[in-house]
Amino acid sequence: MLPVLTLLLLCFTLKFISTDAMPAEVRVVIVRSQLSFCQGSCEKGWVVFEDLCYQFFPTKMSENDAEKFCVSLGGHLASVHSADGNQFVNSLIRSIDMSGPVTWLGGCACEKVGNWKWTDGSKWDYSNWNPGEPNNLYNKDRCLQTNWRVPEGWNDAECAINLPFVCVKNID
Ligand SMILES: [Ca+2]
Repeated sequence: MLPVLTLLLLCFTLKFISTDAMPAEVRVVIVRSQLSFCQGSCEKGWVVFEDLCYQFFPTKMSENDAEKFCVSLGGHLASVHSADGNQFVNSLIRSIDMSGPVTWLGGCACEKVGNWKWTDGSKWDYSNWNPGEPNNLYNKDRCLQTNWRVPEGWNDAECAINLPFVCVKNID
């Protein structure tokens, strides 16, 4: 077994490696290394990614109730800011439910049509909408679900639908 100090050094180093230029397979290995070695900073049941803790909850709730539930745990519904982040969140979902169910993330156009925001207040700087989405169908689609028709693909949907969800919170 590697000494704790070595693992801590590895975790520290991984934070500063740029994986952008690496092949996808290498990136996945590095992200997995981060998951397996560096989870100590998140509470049990939560998984670390880029200094935040994430958890998938299979219990189905409306987007509003899911967000309230995440807030009760000290977080929010999950935001996504990169292709790696999207792959991570969806891998997390599949690690609990292999079918990759349609799942709420924290995107909402609640205040104004087309004005997408994350419920955790972070910047809207990435999206992975399916072709033709977001379509605000019947002027009711204001919340963001992933894994809709396309694996890891996003759709805007009616917020009242009950779905599983992913929460994010800061490392304690
Ligand atoms: Ca839609």
